[in-house]
Parts: sequence; structure tokens; C-alpha cells
Amino acid sequence: MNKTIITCAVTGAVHTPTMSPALPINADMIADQAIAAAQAGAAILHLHARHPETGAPTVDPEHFADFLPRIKAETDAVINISTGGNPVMTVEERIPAARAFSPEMCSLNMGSMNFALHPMAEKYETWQYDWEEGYIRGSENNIFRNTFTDIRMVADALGGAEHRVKFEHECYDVGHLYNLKFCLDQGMFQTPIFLQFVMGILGGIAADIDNLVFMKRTADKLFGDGYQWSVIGAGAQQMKLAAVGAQLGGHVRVGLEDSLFIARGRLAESNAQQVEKIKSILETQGNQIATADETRKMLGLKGIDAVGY
Ligand code: KMH
Ligand code: ZN
Repeated sequence: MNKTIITCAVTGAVHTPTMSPALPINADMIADQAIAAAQAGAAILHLHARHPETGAPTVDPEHFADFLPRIKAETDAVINISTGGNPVMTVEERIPAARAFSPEMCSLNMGSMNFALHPMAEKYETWQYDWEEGYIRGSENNIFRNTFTDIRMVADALGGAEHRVKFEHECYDVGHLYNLKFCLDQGMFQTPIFLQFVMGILGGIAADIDNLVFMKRTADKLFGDGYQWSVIGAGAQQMKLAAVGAQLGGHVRVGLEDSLFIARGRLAESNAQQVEKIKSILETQGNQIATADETRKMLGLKGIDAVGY
């Protein structure tokens, strides 16, 4: 099947409430926007949670429990629970929600890196919440830790017979593809694997078309036809890389986790607005959009009846 899967990453742990009034910062906003994004054409919803009082990223299963059942009741979308959580935590701290709710998919970050957000701080003079400025500036000295031991731990905890989670393997640079190849050869994952090329994070590969082609060529060399791939162009490159990625046979990820904008200098009003825009671009260039059930077949997912929420 040649259809294009749209993932929407609804809130993430990168942006803070000051940066956009549209960023979902509590469970109701996350559920409302996730449901609207699925109605607009997103087959996969990549989800993080936010603290109900401060809008800060949280990995507490209680906060996921506040929106997962509603999303399940109102959409048939595939739920992907992040194990990236928040870049200052260990993997052990980041996976309790995935364990508790056993979703069809989870993200899995394929290498350690400088995941740096601090240049964004220069754009804001005042901040809505006390935690925001320190969180963004502090990333200058942070290592987002995903060692081989960490990767194995997540694979063992979630990928085995108990949870049968399919991973969104987040690869922020070419070396991460080689890390994944090593892990695959060790028998850690089942094919088809689902790669997410994350491009444009400071600390990882830049978001341009040359690099996208290089990532894809490297993946072809390493994984043959045993993989599906998708692309994130973080920030301003979001729509362009998605459009080109789909032309190269990839899937796409949009959402306010990855970019707050709908056009140059214009904040997006919602996640659904970004999904609508990419869907229209893709259909104009001749791509067909995969439904949630088609996505389940393409990626070999365990199915909505096997989730734990
Ligand atoms: N915010 C993305 C660049 C995760 O959730 O595992 C990275 C991400 C990490 O999606
Ligand atoms: Zn994420």
C-alpha cells in the first residue's frame, strides 16, 4: 500500500505556554486538539502530557489518564505515547505512562545528543510561568540521554509479548540510523520498522532536502525494504520537508510539538490547521492519505482492542 500516513504530534515537551496560545497545555486542550487533528486526517497521534496547573511537560500516567479515554472514545486514531518525555529525564523515568496504557505505538529515541532549545529564549522578554525560561535556557547544558542500554531497556519493557508496542524510531542524525541497524541486528525489533527522521533540532542534522535524501539513502542501504519512514522538519521547514518526503515515498509528521507556525511569521491556530494544510498539499501533489486502519495494516500494529486505556 502506497498511502501516506500523517502523524500529528499535539503538544510535545519542546515549546512552552508563552510561545503560543494555541499550544495545548492541559488535558482538555490536548484531547480537543487531538480529536480535531484526527478528524482533519491524522492517522497517528503522538502524545505527551502537560501538568494541569502549570502547562509544564509531565510524564505522570495520571495526567495521560485525563485525556486518553476521551480520545479513544471519539476517534479511531492510533495513539503513540512518547518515551522521549522531557529531555532532562532518564529513560526509566520516561516510560511509566507507556507501561500503564500499553498503546499501539511509542516513540523511541535512537541516540544521545545535545537537544538544545536555548536560542528560542531570546525571542521572549516575559514568561507566563516561572518554569519556562529556566527550562529553555537550561537546555544549553543538557544531554538528552538515550544510550544503548536505555534503548534496550525500552525495547524490552514495551516491545515484547506483554505490550507489543511498535516504535516510532526517532533518528536525529545519520549516526542514529546506524544505532538502529545495530539494535535490529541484535534482534531487538520486528520489521517493518517505522523510522522518524527528525531534522532541524539544534544538536541534530539540519532540515534541508540534501540531508533528507542522505537520510533516506542511508536507510535504504541499511534496512532494504524492511522499513517505513516519516519525516519531521522542525520549525520553519515543517511543511516543505513533509511535502518533499511524501514525494520520495515517506510519511509525514506535523503538529505543534514540532512547529508552532502555519506560515512564515504566522502562528498556527491549532494542530488541526497544520494537518489540514499538509493534507491539502499532499492531495494536490497526488498522494493519498492513509486512514488509521490502513496505517495499522501498513505498520503491523496490534490493534486498538489490545491497548490498556
Ligand atoms: N519533539 C521531537 C523533536 C519523543 O517524543 O520521543 C522529539 C520527540 C521525542 O518527539
Ligand atoms: Zn514527542
